[in-house]
This record gives sequence, structure tokens and C-alpha cells, in this order.
Amino acid sequence: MSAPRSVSRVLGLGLLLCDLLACAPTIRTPLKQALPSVTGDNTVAPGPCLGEPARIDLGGPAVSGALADLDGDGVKDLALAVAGPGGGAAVFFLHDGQGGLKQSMRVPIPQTPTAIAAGDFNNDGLDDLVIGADDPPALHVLLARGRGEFIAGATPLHSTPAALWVARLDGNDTADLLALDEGGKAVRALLGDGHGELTEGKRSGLPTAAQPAALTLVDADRDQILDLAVLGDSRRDAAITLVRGDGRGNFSQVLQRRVVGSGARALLGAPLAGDDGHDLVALVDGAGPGAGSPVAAVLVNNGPVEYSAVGYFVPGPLGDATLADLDLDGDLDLVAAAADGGAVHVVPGDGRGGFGPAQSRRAAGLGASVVVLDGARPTVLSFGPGSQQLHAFAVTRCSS
Ligand SMILES: [Ca+2]
Ligand SMILES: [Ca+2]
Ligand SMILES: [Ca+2]
Ligand SMILES: [Ca+2]
Repeated sequence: MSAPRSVSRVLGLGLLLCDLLACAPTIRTPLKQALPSVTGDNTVAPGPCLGEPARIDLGGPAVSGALADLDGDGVKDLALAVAGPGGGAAVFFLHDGQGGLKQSMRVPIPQTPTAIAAGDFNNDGLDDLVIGADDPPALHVLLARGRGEFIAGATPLHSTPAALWVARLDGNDTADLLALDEGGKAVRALLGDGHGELTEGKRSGLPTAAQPAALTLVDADRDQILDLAVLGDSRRDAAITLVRGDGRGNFSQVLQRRVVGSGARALLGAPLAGDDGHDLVALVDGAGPGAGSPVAAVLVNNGPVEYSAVGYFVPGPLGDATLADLDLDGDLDLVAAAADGGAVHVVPGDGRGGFGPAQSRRAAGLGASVVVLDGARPTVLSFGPGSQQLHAFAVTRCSS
């Protein structure tokens, strides 16, 4: 069922360098923590703080972002899928590894983009990009040629992807894609051949409809095959449902369903507790129906489909979140965007699945998505469909 490449053209992209955006840190007294952690190690201090953001106009809302080394210098950069009238664009921002970010290319997409992801789909060591698009459903593939040049092609799809994840799904050594159907009721694998071609597989229905931020890939049963973890709402519960992958790109048998609170927001997978276990962090609006404060439920994986859970209060309802080591102490920290676009919160991790007190950087007009550019000075980037700007935050030491 291999869909043919319908477009193949060389974009021949020289880098158009625009003005340099220095992410100069502004060190300020951190805001008082809104809520204490219920449990965990509150001696994790001082945590990382964020400076005032630099703002970059995008000319439209960014629907999705991906980290990739776009210019081949070994440092991850940012590619945003930006919607606009009559189509959209992939907009590239180059990172110097020290917190400096500059806009380079704007690659037009003749359709409305819905999702973007990065991976090496032709096994040449260079990061490539895939961009999901609507009307009609399609996948645009940008294969890197080095020095910031890409070859663009496109493949029709059966359904518009609401989100894309790059992973090895079918047991061989090539990068594959997982696409979440628009509406969140099913996923499809797009299996890579290692030469840049991706073939759409069968539809796997999900037991609970998933928002893009509330689905992640983990090996929950530790059989070396990735499974799905989906955070969803049913009746009054927010629950994580684990669905087994069969190693051919299909997902069916439910392994476990675990209630983690009420009001599903986002689900993250990461080795939080320092081993190779696939731990999970679920962000929900409350510990239970009608139960007040938003919670980060940490599920530490102890063995095949075995999790121990602990909950932490977080400062306000959250949009998307990510895990990154912001203060370079070797432990992953939680970075979360406020659902209302009014703040980015940083919650320092202790490397054992525990979190310390949150620090918040408030700013107006932020997006609900966050990613972190690693480097000697990590940079937190906020964007989203509700904002026409990219906000870049330098990481600082908290002053107390
Ligand atoms: Ca780079
Ligand atoms: Ca490549
Ligand atoms: Ca598995
Ligand atoms: Ca850390």
C-alpha cells in the first residue's frame, strides 16, 4: 500500500539569515512558589529559573514544533510548522548552543500544516523533517542534504495527522513515524524503508480519544517493543491506558488502565528515576473529581507493566510540558506551559522521580507548547496555536 511520491523538487535553500535574537538573561528575584509539593524532596534547591523572554513574530500561529540539527553543526535547532492564509510554512531557527537563536529559512507548504517531527529517515546521519498537512491529508518530507539544504517530497495520507512521533516501531533499524488521526480516535504507523520513503500502515483504534499532548510511546511491558500510553478522560476520571505494540506498527491489546485524577492535560514518557525504565508523568487538573489543585502524577516503572505512583501539586492548569535538564545537574526537570498562555513553570527533578518547588515565569501571550534546546545554556521555547509569537527564555540560576 505504498503511496507514491507526488511531489519531488529541490528547494535549493541557501540560508537567509535574519536578525540575530540574543536571548540575554535577565536575572530577577523568582516569584513565590504558588503551591508547595505534597510529597517529594523539597530540599532540591536552588532550582533553575527563567529570564524575561525574547519575542519573535512568526506571521501566524505555530501549530507544532520539532528539534533537529537543521544546519549540520551538531547542535539541535528548532523547526516550527506555522499556519497562514493559503497554506503555511516550516520556519527554521538556528541555535548556537549558547542560548542564541536566529531565524533562517521559511519553507512554504502549499497546505495547512498540522504537525511536524524530525528524524533521520534515510540513514545518512542528517536530521530530516516530516510535516503533516490537511486538505487533502498529506505528509511532506524534507530530506536533508547537509549545509541547510533539503529535498522536498509529499505523500498522500488517509487521514490528517494531528500529531507525529518518530520511533522505531517494526523491529528493524530504520526510523518510523506514528501519526495520531485528527480527532484522536486512532493512530497509524508510517513505516520507514531507510531510504526516505514512508509507507502508511493499518489504522489502530484507541480505547480512549487522545489529544496530541496526551499520547506517548513507552515500552510498558519491557519486551523491547514500543507500546502506547494514552491519557484520556472517561466519565469523571482521567486515566492512563497502556496499549501493547505488536512490533509491526499495530497497537491493540490493552495492558493496563490506571486512574490518575480528573481532567486530562498532558502525558510525558522519560527515564525519570535514572534507570532504563519507561516512567510516565501525567498532568491533570485535579487529584479526583472536584478535587482542587492541578497535579503532576509521576508513575515510576518498576518492571513489566508495574508502576508506583506519587502526585505533586503544580501551579495552575497546564497545557503541554516537556522534561529536560535545565540546570545541568544531571536530573531531568519538568518544564510546563500554563494552559491559559500566561506562564511557563519549571519544576526541578531530583533524579529519583521526585520534584522540588516550582518556579514560574509569567508573561502575556505565550503558547501552550514548550520545548527545550539543550546546550551549555539551555533555552526554553514557548509557542502554540493560540499565539503568533515564539518566546525564548534563557535559563538562569534562581537568586534565592
Ligand atoms: Ca544546528
Ligand atoms: Ca537523513
Ligand atoms: Ca512493549
Ligand atoms: Ca536538573
